[in-house]
Amino acid sequence: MKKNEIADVLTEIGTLLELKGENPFKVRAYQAGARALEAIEETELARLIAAGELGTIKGFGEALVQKVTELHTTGRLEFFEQLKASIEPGLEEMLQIPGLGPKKIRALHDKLGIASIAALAEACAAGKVAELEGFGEKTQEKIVAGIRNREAYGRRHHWWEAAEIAEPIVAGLRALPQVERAEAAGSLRRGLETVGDLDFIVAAEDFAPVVNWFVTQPGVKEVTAQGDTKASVRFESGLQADLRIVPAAQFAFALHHFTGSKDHNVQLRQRALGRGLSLSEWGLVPAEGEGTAKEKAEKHPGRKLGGEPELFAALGLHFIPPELREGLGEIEAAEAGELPRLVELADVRGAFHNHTTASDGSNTLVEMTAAAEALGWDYLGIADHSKASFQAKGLSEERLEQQIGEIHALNASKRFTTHVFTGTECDILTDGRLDYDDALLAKLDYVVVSVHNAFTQDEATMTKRIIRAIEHPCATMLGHLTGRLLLRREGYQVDVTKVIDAAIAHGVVIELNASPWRLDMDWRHWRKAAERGLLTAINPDAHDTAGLAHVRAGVNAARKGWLTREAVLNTRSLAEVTAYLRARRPR
Ligand code: DGT
Ligand code: CA
Ligand code: CA
Ligand code: ZN
Repeated sequence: MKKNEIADVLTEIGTLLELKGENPFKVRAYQAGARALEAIEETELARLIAAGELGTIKGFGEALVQKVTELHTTGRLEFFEQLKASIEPGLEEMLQIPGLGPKKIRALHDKLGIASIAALAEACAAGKVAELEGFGEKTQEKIVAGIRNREAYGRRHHWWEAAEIAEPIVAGLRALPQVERAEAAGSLRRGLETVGDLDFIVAAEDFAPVVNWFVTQPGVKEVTAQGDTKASVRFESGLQADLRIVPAAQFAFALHHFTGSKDHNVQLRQRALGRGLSLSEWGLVPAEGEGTAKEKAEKHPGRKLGGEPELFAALGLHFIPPELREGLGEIEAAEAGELPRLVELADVRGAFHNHTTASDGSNTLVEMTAAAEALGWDYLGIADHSKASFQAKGLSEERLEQQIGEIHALNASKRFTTHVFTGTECDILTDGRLDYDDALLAKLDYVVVSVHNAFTQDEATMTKRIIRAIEHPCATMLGHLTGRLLLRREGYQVDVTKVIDAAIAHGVVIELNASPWRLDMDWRHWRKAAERGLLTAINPDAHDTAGLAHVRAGVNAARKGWLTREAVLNTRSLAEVTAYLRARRPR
């Protein structure tokens, strides 16, 4: 097992022990052990274990040494499995409700006998939770809202998680000998930030083996529908997937139809009707004449389309990339030949907002740089938290100076081809001042400014606060504009238009935070903002090496926002970015 996975297990052990009401020292030992593990390098861990020297890590007692060794060598831990089995599953599930930590859950369990979210909802409705010491009306209201959100959101899934399930399915379908073509359609193909269900379209003449494969794949928990040419299944995670099999001649039409969006489809059908044609999942046929669209299409399977580009061409349109198919003016633009050349993942040459073990990341500077190099990036920006974010181990002035030195030394060593820029994710204090003084900020290549506290300020106060930070001469870019966590937490109240105005006026970049759980600023704002001259950076906000790959989710969102590579700072070369950042520095 890899060290970060081991660290996750230790953290979960800490949480479970806390749920059980175990001795706080023991709980803290596991949490500290997890952090200590994250701060060392993979190879170093292997060496320590091989040499029997794990105990030399600070805070590592005999218990931790034994458990980490067992996990590292066998990938399992008997103690952990028994511990997990000894706790009612409902208690761990309650952790998903914002504002409910292990201590509160423990209290609810001990004092009210609550061991499930359903029981918790009942107790709140009866006002019992508010009466508990340490809870009160406000906490109870928050819990009720949290439960409600969880239900409302429970039906959708993050794009990233949906894509991880969908990709092997597409590959599996394509590998079947009966399958001519297979694609994922729906909101996933459109790159929407959340996905309701998966939609797979397959071209095949012999469909029974395809349906059989689909309903028996690993991970299928329930087959919710099954017919000759279609099937629906539900996976362990609750995600559902629809499969439709069509003859090859129909594939382009079915793929287009089930890609959507509904609004796009409605508009495109209207356009077809205007030309005497009827467009449907079956085909593009004359609108006049006897019979249903299906019957007509079967009569003229003719015009066998190679793919969607020909479908659009048949309607006098340039090809519309799936990400733009939201019915927001893409058909007009395609008619006028004014579709943008959308930014692509391959255009990305680095990113600016990334964390290391210096703050709350779980990989070291060297590991992050090696990972950026492996991605072929020309540069990597390190922006660890500033001191006000103490819960994320924000850096003191001294530690930031030290990190700047380490980065300069790493660059000078030429160990990696990837250049590292020195940055910070500097907290915007509640009144809009920045968390470091100007002299220190001026030593950095760039400064990301972000809000991490006082989320409940009213809209006017929050907007003023953020704009004040944007006006700071050291500010290079604004991090996660609204602080939203998709499907979990609404963003704070802020006047986005005013913030965009200020960013444009002061030449400050607004990041497109590419974390699949954020995707903030929302794609719906980008088209207009970029037309007005706003520049973005697609930043993964990576907290580990794997997180760098999240730029892909950001590229999706950028494409949905009609962005070209010119609108994205981190598509520029190292020389161009260096010059850009230098020109932005206060003099
Ligand atoms: P989702 O699953 O909620 O994230 O969103 P979609 O867009 O994947 O929606 P879904 O799975 O219900 O259907 C896939 C596509 O099929 C949808 O984007 C457009 C097309 N579609 C489904 N139902 C209708 C409909 O009643 N009318 C039209 N015009 N298109 C439809
Ligand atoms: Ca869908
Ligand atoms: Ca569907
Ligand atoms: Zn942040």
